[in-house]
Amino acid sequence: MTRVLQVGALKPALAEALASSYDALVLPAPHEQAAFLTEHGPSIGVVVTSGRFGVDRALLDALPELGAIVNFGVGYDSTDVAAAVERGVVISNTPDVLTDCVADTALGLTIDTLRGLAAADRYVRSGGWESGGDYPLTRRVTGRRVGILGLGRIGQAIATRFEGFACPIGYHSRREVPGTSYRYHATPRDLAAASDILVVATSGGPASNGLVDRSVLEALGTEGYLINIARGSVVDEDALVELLRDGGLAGAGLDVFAKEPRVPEELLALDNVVLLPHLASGTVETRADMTRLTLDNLAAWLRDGRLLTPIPEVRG
Ligand code: 8YV
Repeated sequence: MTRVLQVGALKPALAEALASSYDALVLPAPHEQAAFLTEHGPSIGVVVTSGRFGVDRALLDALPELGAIVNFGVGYDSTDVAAAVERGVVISNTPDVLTDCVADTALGLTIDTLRGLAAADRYVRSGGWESGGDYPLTRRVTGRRVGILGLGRIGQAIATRFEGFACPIGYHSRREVPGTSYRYHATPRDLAAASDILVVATSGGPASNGLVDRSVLEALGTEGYLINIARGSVVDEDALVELLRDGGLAGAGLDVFAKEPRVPEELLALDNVVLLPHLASGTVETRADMTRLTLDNLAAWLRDGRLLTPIPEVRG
């Protein structure tokens, strides 16, 4: 019988469904994994995991009968896709259902970063308003030049929202996107140089690792803001922290970090950054939709060997 293996601590609703409907096994803590995989590895036909955990090459080696990896989340950079493809293992993710909430978060984060809403809230709560008077002036959002790095589904949804703020929009993607009126820039650096606000919306993984390096951040400049709702791995975090601290950038709004849930200590002391705990898709409605799509992919795979939303790398 094909068994289902849960890899990582998934959201309660998903983990409960896997246990009750599929009698899924759960990959134990690292020190117990060798014995567990020797006993159960050959019976596992499908893994359910999330962007936070994923399946690496060593785990793939221990699962010789694995046919599919069903990933909760649109990002699957924690899975070794090349190793899975080599073995003919297919992968699904949960695109589309989270696009709006992630784009909403990008806008909220941008407004908060430029207007200092969370910092001003802290000012009121700490009694600063009564003792120190008016809050310092902040920066205008409307009309700012916005650069979108990665004009995929989420990038497009973010751009559409910024249109409502009369922002001129440019973008960089691996390829020029046909049919868009937004201005294409050939490199991330060119895009940053032409933007006041650079929004990182590209997918994670080997192709985008370190794409926003020091030179890109420097091109964004002392009046520039970085917003990241994608993956921490896309940005050189050390350079980012240094530039934010030394005035090389005006500010940053970050929902993602290089080593989550660890946030660089130095950022905690800065008021020109807004720090969120990777919550962009975290609404009741979207998480329910992501859970449903994950379970629908699993059911489709087990029923007829077909995934509903396979990732581009494994589409036939
Ligand atoms: C999820 C995300 O919270 O979809 C993604 O890629 O980053 C988030 O929506 C995360 O993947 C769950 O672990």
